[in-house]
Amino acid sequence: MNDGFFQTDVILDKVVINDLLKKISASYQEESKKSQFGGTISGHLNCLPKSEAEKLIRNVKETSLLNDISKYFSVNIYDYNISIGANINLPGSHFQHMHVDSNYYDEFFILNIPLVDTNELNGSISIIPDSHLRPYSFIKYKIEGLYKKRVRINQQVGSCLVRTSNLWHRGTPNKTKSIRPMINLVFTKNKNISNKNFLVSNLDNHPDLIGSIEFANNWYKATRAGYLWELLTVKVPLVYSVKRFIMSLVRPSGTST
Ligand SMILES: O=C(O)CCC(=O)C(=O)O
Ligand SMILES: [Fe+2]
Repeated sequence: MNDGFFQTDVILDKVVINDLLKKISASYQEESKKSQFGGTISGHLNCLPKSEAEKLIRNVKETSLLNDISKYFSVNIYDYNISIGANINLPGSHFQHMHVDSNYYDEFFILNIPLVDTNELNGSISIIPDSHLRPYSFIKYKIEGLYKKRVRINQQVGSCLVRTSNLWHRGTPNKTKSIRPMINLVFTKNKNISNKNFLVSNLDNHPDLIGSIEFANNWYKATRAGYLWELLTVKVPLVYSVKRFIMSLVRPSGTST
């Protein structure tokens, strides 16, 4: 059994990362004037870096990272699909709820690449080691006090965090004035073998690497109801916990709530 995550020391090209940081920051400056997304109240947004991520992907391929992920999780990552996104932790953001990114038996793997040094001030990710070892319902998670084992992953630019989707984690408050973007490369099992477009082995022609930077909702919808729900859960986080408590009574253990 693996530990559910591992970190690398500085391994990626800081120049490439800094260039991508500048592109995403400039694009967010523009976009935030025009659009409202689900997630802007909690302060956590999704981003699709598209063609701007091309150099970073090339850099990832030059390192041992993909093989390291294969070895660590005992899979052949080249047979997996990959999607290329980013988590943007906005200035003034709030704690996310502790969560897993998938249902327990739909496990996938994530490679996180922060584009700035991360720390307690700008909202480094918080994870709970060993929380992937069995499926936890929200109730079990609470009763067993799993959250007491949480740790912050503070990293330098060029370092990476690899984790399973089953590891409990959350985004944390960004108390600085700058965004904290973190690339997420998500590796999922290819369920449709006739479609090879999204495979890691097709990274040179991957559809996610075409077009210009976009931003997208994270956890909340950009509707009136979504806005009210986000406002409510940010102001009164207990409401979210009550919802998750009820969901974990009616759903099988290991269902993401
Ligand atoms: O941005 C982060 O630190 C984590 C975000 C996250 O886990 C999520 O949005 O699902
Ligand atoms: Fe997450």
